[in-house]
Amino acid sequence: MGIADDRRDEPAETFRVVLVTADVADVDPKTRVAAVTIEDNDAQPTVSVVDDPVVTERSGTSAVVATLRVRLSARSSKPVRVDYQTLKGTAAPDADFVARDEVLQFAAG
Ligand SMILES: [Ca+2]
Ligand SMILES: [Ca+2]
Repeated sequence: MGIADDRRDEPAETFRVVLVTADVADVDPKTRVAAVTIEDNDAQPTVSVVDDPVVTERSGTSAVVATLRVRLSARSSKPVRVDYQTLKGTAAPDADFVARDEVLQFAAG
């Protein structure tokens, strides 16, 4: 039975093999099925930020939003969860920007 090397990070997978019929022998009904487990050999993908955005303050009621792009290096068969948070620089949380401590998710596949 050939096993494909699919190059995708994933949980272990299983399939079964069943003895269906035999010539000049009987298939033992109690032990006719085997379970095969395929263990994954692929590394986890990496996540990274793509850019350093520049935003300009603006007066008025419309909010200015800084948008970051986050890249996943390869698809995964598992959902990828990324915890992220803002860290102060010369800009102070609340006074200069809205502090965040949140989760970003990439769906499986
Ligand atoms: Ca696989
Ligand atoms: Ca794999």
